[in-house]
Amino acid sequence: MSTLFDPIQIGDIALANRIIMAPLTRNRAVEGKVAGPLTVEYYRQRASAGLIIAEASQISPMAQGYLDTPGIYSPEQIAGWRQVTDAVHAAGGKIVLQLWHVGRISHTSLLPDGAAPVSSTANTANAMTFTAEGFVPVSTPRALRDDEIPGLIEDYRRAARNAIAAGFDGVEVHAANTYLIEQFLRDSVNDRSGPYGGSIANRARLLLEVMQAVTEEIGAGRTGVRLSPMTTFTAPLDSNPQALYGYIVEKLAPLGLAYLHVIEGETGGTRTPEGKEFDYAALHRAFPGAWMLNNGYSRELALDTVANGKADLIAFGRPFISTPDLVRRLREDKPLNELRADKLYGGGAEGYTDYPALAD
Ligand code: 8OZ
Repeated sequence: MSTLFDPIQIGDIALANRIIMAPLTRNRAVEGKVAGPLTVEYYRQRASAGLIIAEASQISPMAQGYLDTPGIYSPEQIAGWRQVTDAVHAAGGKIVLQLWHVGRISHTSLLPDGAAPVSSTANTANAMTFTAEGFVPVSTPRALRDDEIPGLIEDYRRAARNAIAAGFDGVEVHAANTYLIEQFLRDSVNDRSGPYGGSIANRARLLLEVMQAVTEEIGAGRTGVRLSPMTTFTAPLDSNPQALYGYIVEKLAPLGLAYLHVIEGETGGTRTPEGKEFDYAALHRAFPGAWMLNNGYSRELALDTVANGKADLIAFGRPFISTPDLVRRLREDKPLNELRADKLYGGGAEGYTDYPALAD
């Protein structure tokens, strides 16, 4: 029987425990959309996690959707992230980077030359984003042409290569939370015809081509992926999530990925949305690699879930924001710090690097 505190090898990455820091958007990038010194300190403080999944980072200038999120496409960004990975490794931790394209969840003011966001569709999301002017409705997107998809896949490939150059142990492809890849996956958004629209196989094609490119570039043992079958966030659910995500996991299974990361229920909300049953265990049975679950785990639920073999890894989000030494607090069953919810997005050290660890 494994416990949450036991080491585990996932693909090419050896973890000291199964307590994972979930990817968390904090909007504190500095000039050039670079991870700055505060971000180095923030991740260094959390290096006792079995694995840190560093925050969603845009793979290109067109992939950004919120103010002050970091990128992984420029030399300055690689150099900034190198400071982070060096600090985490020096503290004995492991860290991968989440690769992000927001698709239609963006605003022209955030994009090069005021461009329209790109998506699977030209329909506008019913969603807000955060810009220099505050919270505003997202802009109307332009549907990507099929002949633009190879360039998009190259952006993912280059971002993965850049992440390795920046010293990351690997990458997680962000295919969750209704951003670009999920805008292709779901029939509630994807209204295309042609090779990337219509059937489940066609809607899943972009994700699978991205995974193919990224694993070719850096190795499957350094690659993970995140899915959120039942999250609504900025788009309705697919008409048949069980069939869609079942197909995806069946196609991901032979790739030899380091892990698959699944958000249960509504991201950041309820684990059990009413009337929306989903059989996550069926996906787990179909996937041979390490299985990571996330969303609202208490200490008890995390311990039980790993002990019962329902997951290999548990990702914690908000608990890791408030409590840099979360691993120790869980091990010693000590209370966590209180989260300052008004300091989640943007700002400086307050609510970022000033949460205390337990004294020795
Ligand atoms: C909160 C605010 C902005 C972005 C996600 C990357 O939900 C995000 C995100 C979360 O995956």
